[in-house]
Amino acid sequence: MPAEPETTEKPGFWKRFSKSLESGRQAYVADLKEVFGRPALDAAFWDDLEAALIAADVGVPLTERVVQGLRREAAGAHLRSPEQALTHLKAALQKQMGSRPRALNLEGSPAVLLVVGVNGSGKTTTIGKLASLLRREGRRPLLAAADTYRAAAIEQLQLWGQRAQVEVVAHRPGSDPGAVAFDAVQAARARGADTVIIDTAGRLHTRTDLMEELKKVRRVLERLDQRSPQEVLAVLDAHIGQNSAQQVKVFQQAIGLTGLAVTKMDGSAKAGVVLSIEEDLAVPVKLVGIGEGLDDLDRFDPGQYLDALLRMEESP
Ligand SMILES: Nc1nc2c(ncn2[C@@H]2O[C@H](COP(=O)(O)OP(=O)(O)O)[C@@H](O)[C@H]2O)c(=O)[nH]1
Ligand SMILES: [Mg+2]
Repeated sequence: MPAEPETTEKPGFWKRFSKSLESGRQAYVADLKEVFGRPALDAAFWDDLEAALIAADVGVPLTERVVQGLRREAAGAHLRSPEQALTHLKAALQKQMGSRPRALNLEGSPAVLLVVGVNGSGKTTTIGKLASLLRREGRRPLLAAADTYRAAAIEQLQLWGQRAQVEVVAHRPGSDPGAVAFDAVQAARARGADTVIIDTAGRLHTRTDLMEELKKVRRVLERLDQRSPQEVLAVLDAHIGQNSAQQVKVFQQAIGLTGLAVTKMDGSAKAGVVLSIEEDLAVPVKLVGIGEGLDDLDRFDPGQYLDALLRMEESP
């Protein structure tokens, strides 16, 4: 009998996403199972549903709004059973998420994506994975090592450049990040790269220093092309949960954000955090990361996400 082939094909991104939520989901999934398994839509049902959603880090304001909406539907007799409530809940959250524009703006020659966020949130890793994703889609990305604060940061980006097989423009440690960004855009124009992804520092001597530095990078880019940067993406760590939104507000105020990349969703106990962060910052989640592999990043898909968040059986 022929032996089984040793390597089976890796499951698709959202299948892995769902699987990787499993460990973190245990706590609130048990609650949801109990809530939706109830016989009636009584007061205890609504209270426990609220508690379960808050436990998943969906956030208090959104949870209250959604549950109030469901209660109104139940009062109007459109909704009669806990089972139906689950369908309605999914639809309400889908509607909430569906209204936000999530496509990455990649129009420009080159399109410039400025990536910001606190230290350790996953910027450099996300940039490596994004370069690989865009390359698989037929684009030609180029990376800019504008986190010049530490030599190790430059080397880490260069390593990702090798892994993703894309060029990296880097200067010496301590050099001017604006000059790196400038050179990267010029290099992209000269060499026919269509997307420049700029890595930045997450920590400097003070927060004011950091914000001034980022503003300067932004000004350099705007001078090269008024429409640039096409995207300013903030990277947030899902493990930190809703507090990560607080960290990112400073960046939003200083340079403005066009999108969010939520990393480390693998094994996060706070999978609902995507909902609360969007609500809090009013900036759409555009990318989501589930690990440190080249293909562990994808564009955010609300439908797939909600299925994974509210799925009550183990994924196959
Ligand atoms: N499990 C997991 N780890 C990640 C993910 N993204 C980044 N990391 C890890 O988080 C740490 C910090 O990432 P890094 O990209 O250096 O963050 P930066 O300081 O913002 O550039 C590294 O150890 C990464 O390997 C993710 O999606 N899942
Ligand atoms: Mg970094």
